[in-house]
Amino acid sequence: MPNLVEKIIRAHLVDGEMVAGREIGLRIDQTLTQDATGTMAYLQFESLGLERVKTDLSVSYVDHNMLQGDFRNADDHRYLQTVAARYGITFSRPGNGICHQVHLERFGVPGKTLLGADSHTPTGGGLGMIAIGAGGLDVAVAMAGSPFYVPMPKVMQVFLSGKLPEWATAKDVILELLRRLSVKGGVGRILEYGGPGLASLNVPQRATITNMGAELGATTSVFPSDEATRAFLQAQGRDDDWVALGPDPDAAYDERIEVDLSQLEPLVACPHSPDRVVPIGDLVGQRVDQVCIGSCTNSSVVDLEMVAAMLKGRTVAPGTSLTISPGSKQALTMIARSGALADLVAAGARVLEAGCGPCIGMGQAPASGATTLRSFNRNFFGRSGTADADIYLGSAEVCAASALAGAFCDPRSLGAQPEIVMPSAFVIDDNMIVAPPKDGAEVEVLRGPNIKPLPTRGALEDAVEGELLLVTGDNITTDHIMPAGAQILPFRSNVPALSDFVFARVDPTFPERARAAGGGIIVGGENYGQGSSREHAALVPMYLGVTALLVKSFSRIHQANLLNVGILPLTFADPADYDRLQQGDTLRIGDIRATLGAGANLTVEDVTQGFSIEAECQLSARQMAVLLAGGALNHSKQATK
Ligand code: MIC
Ligand code: SF4
Repeated sequence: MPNLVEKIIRAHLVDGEMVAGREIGLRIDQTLTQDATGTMAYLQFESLGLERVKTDLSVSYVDHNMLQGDFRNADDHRYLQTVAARYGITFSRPGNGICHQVHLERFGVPGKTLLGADSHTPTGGGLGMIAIGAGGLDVAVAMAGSPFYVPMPKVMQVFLSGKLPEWATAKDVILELLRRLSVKGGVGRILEYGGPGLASLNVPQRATITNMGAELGATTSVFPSDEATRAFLQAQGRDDDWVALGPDPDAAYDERIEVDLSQLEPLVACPHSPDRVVPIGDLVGQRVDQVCIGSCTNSSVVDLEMVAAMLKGRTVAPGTSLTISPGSKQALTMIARSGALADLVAAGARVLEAGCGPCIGMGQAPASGATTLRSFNRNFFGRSGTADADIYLGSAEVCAASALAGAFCDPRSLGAQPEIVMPSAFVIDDNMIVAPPKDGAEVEVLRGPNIKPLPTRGALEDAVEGELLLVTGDNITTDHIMPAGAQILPFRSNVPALSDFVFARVDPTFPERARAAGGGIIVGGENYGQGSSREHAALVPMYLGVTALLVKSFSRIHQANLLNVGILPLTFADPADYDRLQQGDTLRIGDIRATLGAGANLTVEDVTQGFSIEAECQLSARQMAVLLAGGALNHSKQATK
């Protein structure tokens, strides 16, 4: 009997069989993009030559590149707004909020599929959607009406029992799962939440959990659509979007894990990985220099009202800076009307505009060697913008308590928790959401000088030879490969400029060495490319001439992005061979087309050391065609010839 995941997937299955690990093609109902990935995604969409998107709904958000230090980000905003109008895409103006928060509030529909050019798209699973993050090109292709291909995941049931005790939060549910399963624990899986504990969690809480399922490496996470979902949609004035959806009573799952909510306590993730989770008690008393509350994980009106209630009548500790970035215009409007905003400001909080802000290092870089505690989802090395700062992650409650104390503080020491319930009516005003005209043919798409043409490459070569440019360790994130932040993000539509920053925080000599060597090969450990969906982490190395990646294992989105730009995504047949390869060696991979065609392992020759090893490259027929064409754009242009 089907579980909820199988029901939604079956209803959208256009290709393949629902057998775990096999590639399936899904019909995509809705797409979303944000400005840091969106410029590239729409350039790619334009190159597909269509007149209008073919989805039920496609929304373009502006939430990441909000610091307008010069013309670049503003030019991108203008491009995004005009290209949206041209091709039938709804546009969420800068200031309207973070894509995932706004999409949940205004557009998410239980039972639908959502593909987003951002890894936290699974936030929509809090409403009962199958919401998946992907590279911009995959989203562009979905906007063109083609299916989205993904390996059919295993379904893991997360059985929730009990009820959260005071001061334990939805954030602690997902931190507990990260503690138990690690940042690799969700790879190849969808987490389906169930059990008697569900009923006590409202949609904003559920969305916190599904949002940060991305940090488990999961394909996505999903909650049933039940009375709590109905209450949220009603409060958003969207009663008609509600349908009851859940697993069959005797549904089967590939795996099961149980979380007793009543046993949870406030938890904190330590630098530099979201799975380095400890109880708050282990850190109490240690100095905290900066606290940042917001991000797509914890910036709903419920979170902000809670923080305001905790800060009311008090002052943030003198040595600590507190920033608050509301998730949406709706949330900001509501705390303004309730008076909570005044309480935050009076307490000394630095209130920022609704957007990603410090989460992606767009401003508010902490001081040298500082400790920064954030209600966000990622604490990867260097992400705050200060290389030697330590980033910790916790609930909005732990953050607020610690901002007051100037040190890690267990909120349970503050007495009773303020009672904040989800509003029964949200303030609804979609005046910052621009619907596209019925016919966009006459709209002029405006491009600034920072928007450079897409880099391209030819068909895949039959042999590649090159220098082993870099050997990296396990769990390398896209923030290592292609960092973000205020200095770099403005170049997301300018690949030549961006190429100066590849691996900037790991080895700043990389771009120069890659250029001098005329490209080459990179070796990595487990879970290479985890984190963000940014296709720039594949596209820009391709531009620098990287032809192959040889690793112990890949993250799903990054592997797809590598294929999409025609980089060979190889895994070690014997992971022990990882230790034999040395940076600087010359590697040679020959007879690529015939070997891949025969489904055999490729031979990687270490010309310098004089030995050979085997590499796997298991691809579906579709993936093979994409790779051989030299990437997805070449492939789809060939297909439409
Ligand atoms: C992130 O949280 O890392 C980002 C910035 O939202 C990315 C997208 C990007 O790099 O533009 C993501 O999560 O996919
Ligand atoms: Fe924005 Fe941070 Fe969420 Fe990424 S994780 S979408 S940067 S708020």
